[in-house]
Amino acid sequence: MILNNNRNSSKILQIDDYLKVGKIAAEVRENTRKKNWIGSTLEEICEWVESQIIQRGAKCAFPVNTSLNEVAAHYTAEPNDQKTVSDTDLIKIDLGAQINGYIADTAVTVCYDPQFDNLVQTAEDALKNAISMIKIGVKASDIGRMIEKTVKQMGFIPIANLSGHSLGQYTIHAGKSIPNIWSIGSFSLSGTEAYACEPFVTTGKGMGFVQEGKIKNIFALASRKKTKNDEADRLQEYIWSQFNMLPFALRWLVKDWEEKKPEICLRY
Ligand SMILES: [Co+2]
Repeated sequence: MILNNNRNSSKILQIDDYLKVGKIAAEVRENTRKKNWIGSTLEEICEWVESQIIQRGAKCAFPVNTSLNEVAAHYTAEPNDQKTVSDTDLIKIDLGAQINGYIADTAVTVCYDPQFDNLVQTAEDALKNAISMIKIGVKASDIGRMIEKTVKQMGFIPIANLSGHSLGQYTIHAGKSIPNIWSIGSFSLSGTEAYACEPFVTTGKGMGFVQEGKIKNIFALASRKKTKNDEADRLQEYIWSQFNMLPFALRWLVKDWEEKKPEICLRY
C-alpha cells in the first residue's frame, strides 16, 4: 500500500488497519513458507493458515487458496478435501486477512522439487522488482512491464490473464488491474488506495493464460435479495453478517451453519 503523507485526514484509521493487517498477513505467510507441508491435505493447510490469521486478531478476507501444480490460483479445499501434498508438488498458498474490511492479500509458492527452484525464485524476483518501483504516480502498465521483463529474462512466461488489483473496504477486486505484462489503457497509482501486486509465472512450455476450472468452491454475495426460501434467506443473512460481500468457502459453511445442508441453500 502507498501511504499518503497527509496523516491528518480521516484516512488515519484505515491506514492503521492496513498496517496492522499487512503485518499479520506477512507473518502468517512467512510461517506458512517455513512449514513442511509434505503429507498434509489441502484441507489441513487451509485450516492451519486460516487459524493463524484468526489467532492474530484479523479475519480471513477470502478462503485460503491452495492451488496445486498446473492449477494457478483460486482453488480452496473442498469440505474433507483429501488431496495430499507430495515432494514433487508445487503449491501456491494465497491468503487474505482483513480488519474492518481493509484487506491484505499475499501469497507464497512452496515446492520441494529442486527442478522448480528457478521458477519459484523468478516469481519472488518479479514481485521484489515490482515492489521496488511502487510509489504514487507510477503507471500500472510499467509495473507489468517490469514483471514481464524479469520473468522472460529467466526463460519463463508471466500469466497474462491473472493480475494484481486495487483493494477496497470489503472489496477484493476494486476495479483496477496491475497487469503481469505491459498493457495499454493503464492508470497511475494513487496515494489513497491499496493494491495487491501478484506476478504469476509459468514454464516456457505454457501458453501464459489460465482457463476456468470445473470445481467451484469459493462463493460471495453479489447482492442481497429475498429468495422465497426461508432457510436460504437465513443463510444469506448469516453470510452477510459473517463475510459481508467478501468471498467464503463451502467448507466454512459446512462447519458453522447448523441448519439444512448449506450446499442446497446456496443454490437459491
Ligand atoms: Co489477489
